[in-house]
Amino acid sequence: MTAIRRQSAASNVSLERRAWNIRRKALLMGEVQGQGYIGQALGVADVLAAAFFHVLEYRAEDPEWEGRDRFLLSIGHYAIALYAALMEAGILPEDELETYGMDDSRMPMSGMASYTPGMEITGGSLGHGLGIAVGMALGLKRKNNPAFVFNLMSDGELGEGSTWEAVMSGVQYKLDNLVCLVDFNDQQADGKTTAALARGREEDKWAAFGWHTQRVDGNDLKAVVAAFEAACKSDHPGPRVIIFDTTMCKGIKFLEEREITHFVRVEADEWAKALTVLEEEKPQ
Ligand SMILES: Cc1ncc(C[n+]2csc(CCOP(=O)(O)OP(=O)(O)O)c2C)c(N)n1
Ligand SMILES: [Mg+2]
Repeated sequence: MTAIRRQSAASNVSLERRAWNIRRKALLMGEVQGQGYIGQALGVADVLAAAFFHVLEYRAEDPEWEGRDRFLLSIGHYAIALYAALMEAGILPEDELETYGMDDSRMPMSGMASYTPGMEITGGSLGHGLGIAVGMALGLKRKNNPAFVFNLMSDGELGEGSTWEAVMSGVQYKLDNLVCLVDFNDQQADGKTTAALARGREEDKWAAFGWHTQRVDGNDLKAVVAAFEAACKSDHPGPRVIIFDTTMCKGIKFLEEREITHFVRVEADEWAKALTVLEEEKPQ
């Protein structure tokens, strides 16, 4: 098993700085439109930094390279977060940042595979990403392609029955090249995820189905990296899941302390304020 990467070793930019850069780019895009799923982007930035700069194998200049690890965004509404990561990774040019969400932009507000280099699937109809990831992982195995498939999904998607069909299929086909990443921000469209359905401990469910299961603080970069390493290097004969507990709006205190909802409102004058707050926390 090797999905822990190689190409970022040449970079001397810290993962903390990568995560900060991703947060900054997402805020800049939000400012362009005066809106965006910024709470989600700020929350998941550490996971994306670890994925794109410590784990995934890809060629920025050739996003469709056959040997790349596939990173699927099941949650189309998180597109702003992935665009920021793709820009930081050099897959999308930074000068397109100002086109975010505009007509003819390659960065529509919801992720569209046919529009954007590095956007592997058109997500957004929630509960479908993991099923697609299962199919991709199976296909790669059958072609003897050693690439991994990473599927980023949300806690809201854990309430979709199709997710659990895919969970069973992943085990059935012994997909040890599939890593599911769950952004557990305890928020979905109509309130707290943990209040929405009878839930129990999420990690126990995945483990009971036969997945290699971890649950970590998704805003603790060291823990995130360790979890990716454990998932990719394990010799468990089936799929892996990492449940990341994240804080919406992470990194911008005045937003973190605001009443958190699925769509965190940021007033017109607050984008600049948020960027100033972020600037004060700039890591090396
Ligand atoms: C099948 C489907 N049902 C409903 C929606 C509408 N919807 C868009 S985002 C969302 C919230 C889902 O929960 P989660 O992704 O955890 O929300 P967040 O953490 O972003 O608040 C919903 C219900 C959808 N996109 N797809
Ligand atoms: Mg959520």
